[in-house]
Amino acid sequence: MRGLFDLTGKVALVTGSSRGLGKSLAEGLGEAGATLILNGTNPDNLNRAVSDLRARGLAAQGVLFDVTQPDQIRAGLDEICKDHDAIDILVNNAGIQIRHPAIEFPFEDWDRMIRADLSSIFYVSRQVAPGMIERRSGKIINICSLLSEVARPTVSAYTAAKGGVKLLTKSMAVEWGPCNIQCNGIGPGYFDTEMNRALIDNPEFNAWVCKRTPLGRWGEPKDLKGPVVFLASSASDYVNGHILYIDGGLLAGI
Ligand code: GCO
Repeated sequence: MRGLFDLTGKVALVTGSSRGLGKSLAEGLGEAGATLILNGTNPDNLNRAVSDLRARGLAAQGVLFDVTQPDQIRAGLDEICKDHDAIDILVNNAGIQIRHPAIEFPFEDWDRMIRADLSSIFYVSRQVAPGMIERRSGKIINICSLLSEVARPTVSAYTAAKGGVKLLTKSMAVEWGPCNIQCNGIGPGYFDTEMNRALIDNPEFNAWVCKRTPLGRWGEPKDLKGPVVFLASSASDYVNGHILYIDGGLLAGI
C-alpha cells in the first residue's frame, strides 16, 4: 500500500507554481518523491520558489513560459526535454481571476479570462500529451473550481472557464484514456490565497464562507497535497474523468 502513493522517479510539471496553490501542489508532489518542474512568467518569483523547495530537500527546477502562448509552451517543453525523458504528471493550475458584474464585464477582460483559465489548459495538454501517448502512460490533473458546478455574482468569466475545464477534463479522459492516460480534475472550494485576499478581508464574505462551508473554515494550500498526490499516483490508475472537489463539503449542502 505504501508504494501506491510513491512518486519517486516521476517528473511533474505544475503550471503557475511559483506561488499560491500551484506551489503547494508542487510541494506535495515533491514530498511524495516527484522531480518538480515549476512554471511561471516572473523570473524572480519562479527562482524564489525553486530555491525555497530545494531548501526543503525537494528536486525542483523552473521553466519560464506563458501558458496562454502555444509557442512559449513549445519552447518551454523543449527546454524541459533537455533534462528529462518524459513529463509523467501534468498539473494545469495556472489561472487568473477578474471580477466584474456581468452586465459591465469588459469584453477584453472576458477574452483574457477564457484564454488564461480555459484555453491555456488545452494549449499545454495538447503539447504534453503526445509524449504520454507514445509511452502509454501519463497523469493529467486540471485545476477546476467549485465554480465548475455553481455560480456566484461578479465572476461570470471565471465560472464559464472553470465549467469548461470540467468538461475539457472529461474530453481528455475519454480521448486519451485508451492510451492509459488518466485525466482528472481537482475542484478547490474557497482557499486562503492571494487571489482571494479581497474576499478574505471582506468580513461579510469571510463569514459567509465559514458559515456555508460545513467544515467551517477556508481551505489551506496544504489541504490540496493529499488529493493531488492521489491523482498523480498509481493509487488512481482506474480513476479517469473525475472531478475531486476539495471544498470542505460546501457543494454537499444548500
Ligand atoms: C471567487 C473566488 C473563487 C475561488 C475558487 C473557488 O471570486 O469566488 O476567487 O473563484 O477562488 O476558485 O473554487
